[in-house]
Amino acid sequence: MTTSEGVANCCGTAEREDEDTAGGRYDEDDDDDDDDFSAFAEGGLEGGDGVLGYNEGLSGEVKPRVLLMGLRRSGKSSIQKVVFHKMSPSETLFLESTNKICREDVSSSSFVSFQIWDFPGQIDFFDPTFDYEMIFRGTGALVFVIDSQDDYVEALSRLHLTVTRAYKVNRDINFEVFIHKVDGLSDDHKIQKQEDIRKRAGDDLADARLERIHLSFYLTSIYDHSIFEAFSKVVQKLIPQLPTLENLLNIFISNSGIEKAFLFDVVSKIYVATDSSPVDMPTYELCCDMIDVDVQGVLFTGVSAL
Ligand SMILES: Nc1nc2c(ncn2[C@@H]2O[C@H](COP(=O)(O)OP(=O)(O)OP(=O)(O)O)[C@@H](O)[C@H]2O)c(=O)[nH]1
Ligand SMILES: [Mg+2]
Repeated sequence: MTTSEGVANCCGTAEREDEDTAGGRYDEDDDDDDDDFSAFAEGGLEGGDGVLGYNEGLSGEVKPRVLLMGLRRSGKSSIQKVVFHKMSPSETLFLESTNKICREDVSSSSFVSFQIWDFPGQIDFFDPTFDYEMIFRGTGALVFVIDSQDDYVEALSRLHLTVTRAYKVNRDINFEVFIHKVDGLSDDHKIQKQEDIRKRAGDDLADARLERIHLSFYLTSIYDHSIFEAFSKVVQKLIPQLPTLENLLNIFISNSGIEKAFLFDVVSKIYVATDSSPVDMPTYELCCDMIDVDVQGVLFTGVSAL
């Protein structure tokens, strides 16, 4: 695959309706390809037609990039569709395999503003025409998805390759590993898998003398709230105002007697911030359910009765 043929502004075919139901707040960036190409060309980089500008130079706005990477069928596009397009988990069974890099703008507020790039599972870093330097340079978070229901030996070696390549280009990337499809696993089995994957990935980095690379691990599934909670944490790390928001929520709960407060992005149900008390899943799930009921755009959801 080459970058010139491998980048698109779309994801699959069946999602137009879903974007509409999402209230049009997640805009597919479908109007500025040509501009992007020329920005890229002006930057003196090779690429030819179909290549995106890495710095969004013409719009003047630099949005952090969140990359979704991992082996084929690991669940990348499903995650994007369920979290940002309200696709129901069972509909993801009909998603086609991604064959081009698909990017999408997520700009629902001044806090939640980034680009998601969904990659095909078969990208080849050794293809000299695949310009991974350009891609990693503007990346804020690299989400690597591992199918926990599959043998993950190959996924781990791909994770190692991806992370080390990306780190060489950009040391500021947050590396986020989603141990995905855990819906089929018992709680014990989940923890066991997470520990095994964490250890193997850590050993690989240690062997390469790259222990300083930090990987964060999450157990995720599109069939419950875990994917929203994991994505919340990924996005929060990209929000520079997070400590201020957390402080404001601390003040809010101490003055209102409310037990727990979340600042939600109501479209995606990811939470942008919460007060500094620990998050427990039942509370978070309850708040998500309340958002589903109350779709009027309430931003603060306080839970006092728990
Ligand atoms: N059980 C289960 N299945 C899932 C989950 N997430 C995705 N899937 C299924 O995994 C399959 C592959 O999903 P995709 O989202 O197309 O995977 P992908 O990583 O985008 O695949 P490529 O585009 O080929 O790289 C689909 O049948 C999904 O329904 C999950 O959390 N649990
Ligand atoms: Mg895909």
